[in-house]
Amino acid sequence: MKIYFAGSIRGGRDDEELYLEIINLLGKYGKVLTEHIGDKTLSALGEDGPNDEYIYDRDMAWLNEADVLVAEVSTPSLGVGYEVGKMEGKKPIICIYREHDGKRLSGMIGGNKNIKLLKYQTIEDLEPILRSFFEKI
Ligand code: 6K6
Repeated sequence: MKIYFAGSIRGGRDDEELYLEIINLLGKYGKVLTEHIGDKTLSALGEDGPNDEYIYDRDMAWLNEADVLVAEVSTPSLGVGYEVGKMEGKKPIICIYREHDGKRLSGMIGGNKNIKLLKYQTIEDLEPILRSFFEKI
């Protein structure tokens, strides 16, 4: 099972530690193609990585290769929203969302009946959510 994990980079890195924990959990179910999302050295400025064309081409290839998309959507990110849109109707998608600071999720994700959206608070909540998702696909 090849898993594409999507999480905010230039949208903001407030949840980077959480991303790493999620990536570790996902490792139980398959190969996470995008382990760098949890990399603490990635800054939101994105000036220390490869150029944008390289990032786009590589990530699109990984999306095509992946069997499933797991998107952490708590920090709004154009890139994550784009990835969800590209995968819709093609492969199973789960969006995971942690309610925080009174912020509300985009209606384009929350209102989309084709996307499985699951809310959680802690990493412990996520274990059974992910187990149930991967058992069904
Ligand atoms: C280096 C330092 C900061 O960023 C970089 C390199 N950038 C990226 N590297 C890998 N994946 C990326 C990068 N920028 C965007 N993505 C993809 O879009 C990832 O798969 C994420 O799920 C998503 C993040 O989008 P933004 O809009 O938050 O950057």
